[in-house]
Amino acid sequence: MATSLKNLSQHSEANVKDISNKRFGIVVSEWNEEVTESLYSGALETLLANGAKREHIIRKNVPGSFELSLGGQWLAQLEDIDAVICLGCVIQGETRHFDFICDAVANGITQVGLKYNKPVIFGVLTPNTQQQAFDRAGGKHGNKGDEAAITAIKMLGF
Ligand code: DLZ
Repeated sequence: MATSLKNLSQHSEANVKDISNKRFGIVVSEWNEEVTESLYSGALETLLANGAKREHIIRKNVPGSFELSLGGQWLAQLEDIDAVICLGCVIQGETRHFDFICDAVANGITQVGLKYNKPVIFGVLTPNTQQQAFDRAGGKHGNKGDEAAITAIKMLGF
């Protein structure tokens, strides 16, 4: 989670390798769509800005963050996909299911990455309010989508 001390979009370019031959899958939750579309834009632009080719990036939508794990698995199991970025937003004030959804998607995404031995990135905002979500989806705390893309790129560099 971003704080006032750390803008999510700040990162070191030094570790970014040539990713022009890498293929990315991005899974986008449709719940809190305005936020997740901003996350997607940030992730896409960051991949392109760092050398990824547009035709090497595919997108899959899922209804909510709970479904990100399975959507991520559908992309991770594709042999030509090198890394998967999962983007969602679960707002605590709006759901009693907050803890269940957050736990499930964090565990699910972790399991998919381990199962397919590929970076599967947790780009899920878990704020208390919608304003906090906007602040982290292209607002004053940067864009978690950018951060998720950079994380994927860095993991591919190991
Ligand atoms: C049901 C639900 C609720 C109440 N809130 C959110 C949310 O804030 N963010 C989100 O991404 N998804 C939410 N969902 C939908 C669940 O993720 C899931 O799609 C449904 O429970 C169906 O499995």
